[in-house]
Amino acid sequence: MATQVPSAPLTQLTAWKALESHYQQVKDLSLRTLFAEDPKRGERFSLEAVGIYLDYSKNRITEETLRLLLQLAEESGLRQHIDAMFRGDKINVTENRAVLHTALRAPRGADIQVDGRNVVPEVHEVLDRMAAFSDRVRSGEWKGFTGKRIRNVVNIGIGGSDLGPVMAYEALRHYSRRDMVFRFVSNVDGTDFAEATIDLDPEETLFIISSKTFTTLETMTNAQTAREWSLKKLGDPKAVAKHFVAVSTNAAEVSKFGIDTANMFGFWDWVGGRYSMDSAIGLSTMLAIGPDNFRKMLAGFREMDEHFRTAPFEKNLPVLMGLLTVWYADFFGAETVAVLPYDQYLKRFPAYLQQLTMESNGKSVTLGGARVDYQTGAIFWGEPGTNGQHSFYQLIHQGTHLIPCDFLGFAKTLNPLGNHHDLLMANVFAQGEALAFGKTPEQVKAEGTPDWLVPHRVFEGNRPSNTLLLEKLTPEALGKLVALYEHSVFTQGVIWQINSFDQWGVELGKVLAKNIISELEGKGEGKHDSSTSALIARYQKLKG
Ligand code: G6Q
Repeated sequence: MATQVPSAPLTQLTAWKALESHYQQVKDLSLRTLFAEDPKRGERFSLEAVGIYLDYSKNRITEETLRLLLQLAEESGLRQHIDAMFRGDKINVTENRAVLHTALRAPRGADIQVDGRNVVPEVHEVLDRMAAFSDRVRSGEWKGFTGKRIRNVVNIGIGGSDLGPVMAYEALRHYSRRDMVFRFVSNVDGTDFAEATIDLDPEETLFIISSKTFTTLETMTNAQTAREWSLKKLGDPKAVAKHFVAVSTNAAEVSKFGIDTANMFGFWDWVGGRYSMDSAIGLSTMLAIGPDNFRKMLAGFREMDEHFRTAPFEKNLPVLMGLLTVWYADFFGAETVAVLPYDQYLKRFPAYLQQLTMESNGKSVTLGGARVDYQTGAIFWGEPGTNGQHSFYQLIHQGTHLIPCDFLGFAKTLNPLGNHHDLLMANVFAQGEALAFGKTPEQVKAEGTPDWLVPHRVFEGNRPSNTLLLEKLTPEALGKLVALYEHSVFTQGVIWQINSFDQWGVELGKVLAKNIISELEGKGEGKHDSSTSALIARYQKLKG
């Protein structure tokens, strides 16, 4: 059973009410003043844990804000919710499922019970099979149907079965096999498949069909196309056994497709799609970086899990980040959060976080089914620095929206080239500084700016940011960062009293598309509104 805390709706909690009046007192405080009054603010509002330094001093908070946010966490039953999740309680109440991505990185000897069974041995059994398979492919022992070694790996999956694998591959490319090609196909748009395979030889290509359900329209369509593409050259359907493996929970559908279930890597219904990159869904990651590095990544996840589970809330990275997101969303009315990694390898990290955060917390009813009367999940977006500085940062600095930013940087680069890294890091520090402190009219005037131009050149400042600084982008570091955001999202969901682990909002479009597909294939006529009918009719006419 889900832990039934707290007893009152969010806006009735004592801490919430206190935060409402506290907000009125601090909303106009400026970071300039806060820093001027407290020369040690930068140190006091920062935290180092599990190799991550979080500077959250450039947030519009005081000691009192923090105290009240932490009290809100207590009153919301965050502690009990954390324990319930790690214990394997069925906290995903709308799907009656446990939420145990943390079990995916539990140590071999751990005991985590789901429905009276310890799931940890199964997790390690799959990891061991993945490792054995990866070693065979990477060493060339696993041969394609015509005896050639596998040089290309194409992961076919979508949503949670794609975004994690792509992000992790890009993030850990430095550690990957450079003599192998890794591609990712997700979109049902045929262009995705066509472009991903245009220069590949089927004799040397392995497809990983990644789908928890093995029924997802996009993935099954791409998988069939991949089968045809392979067999066109390889001829014999027996070739499928050498060129296709599956990652799924659905053995029946996997064998129907023609994949030997000996070549299937399983996971479980207690792993949500967007929380699955460290399950067998990470097979492409393991093939790219090798089993040892994959295990290092899992160790990073595990370290953050332990930190989240055990650290007092005031020293807890995911808790603090989660609470700050709530503070801006609900009190300042901030609608978005920008995630700005100053590392080119993390170029897909914002896209990955979009699913993690927005599919998890994009909800408008509470666990009890009542409509919320406050804002929930913020819109996450971002691009790697410094590119963003030359496009959308203008709006963050001088626009009318308040956009809290998460800056991410690493002290050591993986590609030391001249002074590139110092230039990169100078920019990340400068952006946080500029956003917080801005530039006053007096400063602008003192530079000799004519009066009429002054307002255009003023930076109001007081724009909040977190800076996360790590030593180096390693598999461990990636695991820690992903787990940090996973748990921050969970913290937010607990405060908002929503279910962060279902995704009913993606269902309706899927059902309607199915109906329209039949119509486009000439199987009957559907009933639609005048706009949709006209669009369908025009499409039919235009395509001839
Ligand atoms: C993630 C969602 C969703 C899911 C995809 C793919 O949390 O559940 O993004 O991962 O719809 O689903 P399959 O893995 O079942 O193909």
